[in-house]
Amino acid sequence: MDELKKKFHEKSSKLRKDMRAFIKKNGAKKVDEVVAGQVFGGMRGVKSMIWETSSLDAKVGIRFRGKSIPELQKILPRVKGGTEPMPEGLFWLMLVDEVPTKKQADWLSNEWKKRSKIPDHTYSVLTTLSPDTHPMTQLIIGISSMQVDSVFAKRYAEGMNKADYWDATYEDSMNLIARLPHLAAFIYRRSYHKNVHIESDDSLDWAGNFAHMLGIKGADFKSLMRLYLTIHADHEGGNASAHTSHLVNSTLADVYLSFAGGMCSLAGPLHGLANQEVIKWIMEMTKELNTTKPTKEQVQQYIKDTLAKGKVIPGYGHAVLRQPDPRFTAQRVFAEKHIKGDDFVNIVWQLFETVPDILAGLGKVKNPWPNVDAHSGAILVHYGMKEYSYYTVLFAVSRALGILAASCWSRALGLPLERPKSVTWDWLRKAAK
Ligand code: CMX
Repeated sequence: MDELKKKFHEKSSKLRKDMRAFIKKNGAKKVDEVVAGQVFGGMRGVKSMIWETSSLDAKVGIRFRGKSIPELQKILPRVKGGTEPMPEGLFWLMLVDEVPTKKQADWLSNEWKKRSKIPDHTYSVLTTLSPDTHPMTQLIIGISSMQVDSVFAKRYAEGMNKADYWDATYEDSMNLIARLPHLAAFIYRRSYHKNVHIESDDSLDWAGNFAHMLGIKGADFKSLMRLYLTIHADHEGGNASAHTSHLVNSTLADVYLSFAGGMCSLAGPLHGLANQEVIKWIMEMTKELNTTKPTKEQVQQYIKDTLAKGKVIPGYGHAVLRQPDPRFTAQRVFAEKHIKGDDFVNIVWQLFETVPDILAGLGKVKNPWPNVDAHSGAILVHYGMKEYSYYTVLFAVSRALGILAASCWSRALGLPLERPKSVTWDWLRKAAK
């Protein structure tokens, strides 16, 4: 058994025992209350699931195993000469709650290389799709097509013991994470680069190789991908994509199915697709105003016009956060360091100065601040990735790290089928009396 798997088994076995003892002792204790507004209001804030890999605080933002993004940037291993953390290190941290050494992160890189071969039929399936199929749809189809390789599904059909679910889920998760950059790069090159593909470079790390296979050259873009794939990796369990995956996986559907399900959620414009919507909206602004250097007044008017058309301002607002998203800040710091005088990046910063006051002035928006999606597009355009319909795929590759680490935990803890209670409006009316 490999070192990471052994550590995970030891830690999760202990926590499983602790969890059972805790439930026996405290199972009937009240920890939360639900009010009628939450029943109608998308279940905001209702505490109803366990998610070990990260947690989100409205004021301070995301913490991965208790660590902020600036902390991760200091403590996680980096490639030689690199300026950003290796996402391999974050996966290790999320899975076993230990910061890995560089040697351990390199081992994981190599392990993923060994597991990265995509079955030929997946390429054939994707090739039959209309070339204008949205990249997220292609990704979801590609992931689903690989389900035939699921170790969990195969062992389950053979009568696997419940005690081994964690093992098969670990194997599937490692295989899927290893394959995703290859699948995602294939989709990018097929959709936007005349189906001309770039061979994997086995000397590179997981994120560096992804950048290489996308075909965007330069050390800065590799650094950007390491940062991007780290900061988008997890956002506790209640967000739509993580929660969808968790729900599907709770039926003992394997992670190919459950992660594909989660990615259907990520592809919605109120969630991950907002990253494409932001840059699309900015590009439309520059076209409408006929300038890439708009004045403050022009930007204000454009925001107001968007709201007047009954649309949201993409990249702003959040269901939990009540401060600027630290993932936005991390990207801003990256851009300040690496990019000078880029018009789209400047517009992103101009929006940061302008949007919050306008949204706050509406009196109904709970969080007028930028979220993770407000910044990424302008940086990607700067490095030459202008095809914004692809951006959510980058988010998806990253989000696999958190969702799949959490799926390993769900199966190791033996979490049950998820099944909350719905009520009718009539029931709620009576209960409110
Ligand atoms: N622009 C305009 N109106 C907004 C808004 C925004 N950016 N954010 C919230 N509002 C509106 C809501 O639409 C709602 O209006 P109605 O009462 O008329 O329906 C009202 O303000 C209250 O909403 P809220 O409680 O503040 O926000 P929610 O928790 O319901 O929704 C979110 C959160 C993210 C869906 C919302 O802020 C939004 O639509 N933002 C724009 C899309 C976006 O950037 N999504 C990405 C989020 C991050 C991610 O998951 O990747």
